[in-house]
Amino acid sequence: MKKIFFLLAVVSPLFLASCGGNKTSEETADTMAVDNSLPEVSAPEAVSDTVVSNTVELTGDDLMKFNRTEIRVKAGEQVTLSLKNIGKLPKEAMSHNFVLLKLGTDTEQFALKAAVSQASDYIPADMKTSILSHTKLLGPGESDTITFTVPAGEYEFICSFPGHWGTMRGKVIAL
Ligand SMILES: [Cu+2]
Repeated sequence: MKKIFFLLAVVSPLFLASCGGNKTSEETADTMAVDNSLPEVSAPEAVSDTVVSNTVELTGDDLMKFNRTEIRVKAGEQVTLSLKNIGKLPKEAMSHNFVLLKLGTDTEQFALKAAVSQASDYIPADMKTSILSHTKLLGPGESDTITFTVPAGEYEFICSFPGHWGTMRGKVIAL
């Protein structure tokens, strides 16, 4: 069944694009997103939180959600993490980043300071030492890839754009 949905999702935009009249391709894509609202198709690729992998593909969306809240990696080995903002809202209104915090960091205090650090893309200058690694601040369609290595432990990550950390937060669990 899933295969059929996938085929429909892949084939029908092509079909529509070829007979879409004066619609721009972006409008067509929007229409398809609404028409094909089956969860099997529209959800970002589902990655089980229990998978241990040092290659991580993270997305952030216009609903202020990451696609994952638990990321399991092998401790002491380099992790390659990419974040893509899959939303469409303007950068000023809805940007995302991934900020991995050191153990013992007060996440709330960090997030509050970050929220008033617009000039440095919401990375607070006086709390840089609390950061293990972070991506750039990403507008719609933008992505960034970072690498980091962490010892065993459970590390908090957030999006530090103002107001996002309440829903855009999770844990990197290094095993
Ligand atoms: Cu965000």
